[in-house]
Amino acid sequence: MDEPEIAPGPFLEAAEARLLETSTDANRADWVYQTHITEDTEQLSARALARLIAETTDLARRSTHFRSEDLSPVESRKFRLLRLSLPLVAPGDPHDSEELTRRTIAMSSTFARGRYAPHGTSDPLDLQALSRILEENRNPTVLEDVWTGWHRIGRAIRPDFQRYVELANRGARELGFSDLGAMWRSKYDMPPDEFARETDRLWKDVEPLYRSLHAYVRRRLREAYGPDRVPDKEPIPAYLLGNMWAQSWEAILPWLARDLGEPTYDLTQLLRDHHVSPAEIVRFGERFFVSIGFDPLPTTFWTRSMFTRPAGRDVVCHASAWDVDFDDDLRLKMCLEITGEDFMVVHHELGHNYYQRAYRRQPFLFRESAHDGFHEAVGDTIALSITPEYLREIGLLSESPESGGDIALLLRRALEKVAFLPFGLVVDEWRWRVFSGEVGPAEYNRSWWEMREARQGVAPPPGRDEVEFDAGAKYHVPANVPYMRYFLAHILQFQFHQALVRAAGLSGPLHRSSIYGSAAAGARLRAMLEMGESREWPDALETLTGSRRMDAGPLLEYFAPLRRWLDEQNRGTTLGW
Ligand code: X8Z
Ligand code: ZN
Repeated sequence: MDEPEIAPGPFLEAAEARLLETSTDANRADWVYQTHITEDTEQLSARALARLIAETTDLARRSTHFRSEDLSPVESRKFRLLRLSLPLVAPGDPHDSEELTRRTIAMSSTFARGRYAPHGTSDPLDLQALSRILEENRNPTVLEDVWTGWHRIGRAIRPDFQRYVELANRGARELGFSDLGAMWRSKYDMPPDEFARETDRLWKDVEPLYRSLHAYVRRRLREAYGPDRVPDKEPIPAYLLGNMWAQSWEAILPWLARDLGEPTYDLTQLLRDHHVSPAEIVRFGERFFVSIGFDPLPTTFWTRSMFTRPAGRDVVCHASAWDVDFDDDLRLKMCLEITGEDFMVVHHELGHNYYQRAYRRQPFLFRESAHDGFHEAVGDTIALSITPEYLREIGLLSESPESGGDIALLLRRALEKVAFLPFGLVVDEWRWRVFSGEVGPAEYNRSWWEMREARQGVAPPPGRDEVEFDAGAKYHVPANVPYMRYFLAHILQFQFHQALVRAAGLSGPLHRSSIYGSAAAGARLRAMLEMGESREWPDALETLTGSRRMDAGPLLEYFAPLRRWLDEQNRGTTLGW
């Protein structure tokens, strides 16, 4: 089969036009599916996704006909990105490809429909309601029951996941990658192995801070729950940390902070005291971006988004930001509740929307972030500017912010950000091994917990055998969303924050600095966002921060006062597990 004579330029132009159209169709079908799950929307979305995958794969295969010496740098970058533009590639065999998309959607629906009625009740609760119990309840028997109840979802996901691994790997191999994990690792403008060494390097830099936080939290939990449930020198039971995956420990702050003797505030309470509605929370986020020079969101954002869980139908509640037509049809989809946590999630999501809008003038294949960690870091960077002083400025906190109280502030942030780091790392370290075949289906669950224990120092309740599939209880696994991006984002957001604080001309400590209202910081940020994926990510990083390397230094600087305090608290305590 000979390729028709066509130059790379016109080939790419036609490819980008086709992909824009097919991707927009797939987005529309997916939006309808995710906001109203039925057998019909499931099929429509699966078919639209299959078409997009087939088309992208076909273009990627045809692009190999061009000789690299005939390509300009921009053209070769576009061809490289074309091969990597999807998180999934279909095998050439149409049966395989149909089965892969069907099973992928099936995992997503199973997860979205998950319910569990806690022991002694008859009311099946969704993930959000179960999560609320984990955050607020202090009875370890209840916590263990709720944790175990939700994790039953993995059993139903396991068979689809196993087939998806086989078929997705087949697709990745046909495109020349050794497996799907290697394809995911190829998206960072460096050889896949070198990227794995980068993540290792960053982890090594932050690991001592994590171990210090872990030891402090374990001691306080032991005081609360007793040495039988929380033994010295052992991993912490995962269900005691206030979150279904022990990925953020913010919910247990009230227990830890009781005797800090410092003023603190409760954002959830402030929002409720001020009778703030879901849409008003989104307005707060929008106003922040506007204050640093971005345009207000389009009217259609407000009419087309889904802010809260609709009654009477199943939806994918996990928050996401959409760019339906790759132009200005921006949307937010979440099941927002009036909590401090969701206040932060809204800022996270709007960061995606403002990034999407900033790069919309780029050619289609560059309408992406510098790497996926950049996309995840932007909104979080803005949220780091939600300081007490900022909350006072926008009228949520009435008292002038106390001086002092920094340990309480920093501890709250560390429970959110530092506690997350090893989880952010382990989800894909595990999936990389699954995709490469190093971990087979007979050891999915054992390896998942070995790795989580080694990285995070947390342990499941007893009895997690291979009937279970606990990785499947985390959204991104059944949803086929790569996860290393969040680890990178948790490092990058402190780098971004530091650079923007400096651009704003502020000189206070990082955790007390807010870029709210700074046009200079906004201009610096926008310059990077507008680049999209047109350049390698070190160029984008340099535009914002002046550095070409991802660096945990700013994170360590941010938490330095807390680190000293934790080490003091930990004197005489054994670190590690
Ligand atoms: O999935 C998300 C966002 C959507 S991109 C809400 N996050 C990760 C998670 O919830 O596990 C944000 C932080 C980590
Ligand atoms: Zn995100």
